[in-house]
Amino acid sequence: MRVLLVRPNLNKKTTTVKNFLFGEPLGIECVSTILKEIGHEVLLVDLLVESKRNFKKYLKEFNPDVVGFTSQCTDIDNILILAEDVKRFNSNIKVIVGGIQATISPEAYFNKNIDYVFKSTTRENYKQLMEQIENGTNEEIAGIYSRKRQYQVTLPSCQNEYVKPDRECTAKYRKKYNYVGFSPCAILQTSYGCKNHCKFCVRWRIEGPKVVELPINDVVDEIESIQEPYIMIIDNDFLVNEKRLLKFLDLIEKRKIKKKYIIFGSVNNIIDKEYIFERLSKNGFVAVIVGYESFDNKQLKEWTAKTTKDGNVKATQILQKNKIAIWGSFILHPDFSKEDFKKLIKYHKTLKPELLTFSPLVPHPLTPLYNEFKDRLIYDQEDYEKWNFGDVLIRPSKMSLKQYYWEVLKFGIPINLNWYSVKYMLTAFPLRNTFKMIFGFNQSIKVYLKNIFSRRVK
Ligand code: B12
Ligand code: SF4
Repeated sequence: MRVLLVRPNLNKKTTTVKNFLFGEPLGIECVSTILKEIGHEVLLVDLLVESKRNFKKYLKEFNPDVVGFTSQCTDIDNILILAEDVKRFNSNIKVIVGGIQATISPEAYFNKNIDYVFKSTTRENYKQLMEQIENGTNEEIAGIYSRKRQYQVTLPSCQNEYVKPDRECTAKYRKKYNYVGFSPCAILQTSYGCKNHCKFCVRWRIEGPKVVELPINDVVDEIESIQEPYIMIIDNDFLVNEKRLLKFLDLIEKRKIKKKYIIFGSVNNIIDKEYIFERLSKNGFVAVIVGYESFDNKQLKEWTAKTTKDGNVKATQILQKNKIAIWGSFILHPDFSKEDFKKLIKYHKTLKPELLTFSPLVPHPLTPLYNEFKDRLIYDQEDYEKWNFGDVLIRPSKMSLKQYYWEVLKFGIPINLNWYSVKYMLTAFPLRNTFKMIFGFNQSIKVYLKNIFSRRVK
């Protein structure tokens, strides 16, 4: 069968990171591998790169039997529109949705134009579904909600299976993919799950409470096959397993692999493995993304039980001493007073990370924070696109919502446009990418200004 896999176009209404982060659609690349393994023909269309207008052209030219969409929380409205386009073009085409948002809330896609929703994806359940579509049968398959079965499920769901992504199917888009200022940049997963269980985090809830590692030899083989000079490793904490990290370094040194890497790492692992950073730096590790989260030890203890205010400073120094950039992040608490925003700016000046991002606290329904804050929610759980880690979701307690957005806006300026961050961007990234990022920051300012001046925000 012919399967058209689609990453939907950007939802322009939402607060988005597209100007800073624009990674390849790893999820549907994995799906492409599964489909090709069982003999289907695949075309991948990335509507984040090309115009949405081309979608109908692809439908006509490729004439698919199945269309599959990958989804994040910001994509729901657009997927429903595209699914309607598919059914109008040919009502016999089967429409499938998968991806993070389908895993988190499959019910968002229970819609007359969507035939199947994947809560979890494995080789086995996909193969069964394709056979069912070919044979016109209708038995229940684990992990999949079917419209014909009124989206009722009785079988327990399964975990997503790791599948090596098919990077060939994104060949024509690959030059466009970047991560922060680094481009072209590929995305790689070498492990999934996290054992830290931070109170605010959805990642370990999506991927599982334990770390599952892929064999390091396979990881290095995959790195060797990647064309791009930059690789963003999306594992929740690439520094977790010392033995594996050392093996990784041995292999890339032995095979003389010259790439630049960006990873996620935790403060504690940076401090515990300080000796390794000189070697990581020599082997192309250019940036570590670190959750600083807060300036307050009590808060850190409640959220992570792992780091401290001074630990954040120490981790920053270790990376900077080894010429590895630190891209930190803070969480903005809804109980912040104006004084707290000032304290955070002051703390940022002590840390001086190369880059810093921030997001308002998100009491995601998958986390215990949801029950804690559900009475203060500004949006409903079903306003899915608002759960994008950019919008303020919890009503502030020390000021009005408009004032809070104003404080966020004032906070963003010294955090993003300070001399050490601008100097870093100008030296580390091509000039065009630095401008793009500054433009992206201005776009976020626009969203915050809209919230400040909107009559609907009280
Ligand atoms: C890399 C990444 C990105 C990349 C690429 C994302 C992409 N796939 O297009 C970029 C930088 C573009 C990105 C952007 C955003 N991201 Co992001 N991102 C991640 C990250 C770090 C890894 C995701 C990933 O690639 N996982 C590995 C792949 C293999 O898993 P997967 O996509 O789930 O795919 C599997 C299944 O779901 C399934 N599948 C996927 N697609 C399909 C399609 C079909 C038809 C089928 C059957 C199956 C299927 O098959 C795969 C194999 O099992 C996660 C954190 C995490 N660890 O999950 C955050 C994360 C997913 N992002 C998040 C957010 C909020 C965003 C943004 C909305 C931020 C913003 N405000 O702009 C934007 C959305 C923009 C957009 N429209 O894509 C949240 C998700 C919240 C949510 N409910 O959606 C996460 C969880 C981070 C967090 N805050 O904790 N992101
Ligand atoms: S915030 Fe990072 S360390 Fe904490 S649970 Fe999530 S992925 Fe793990």
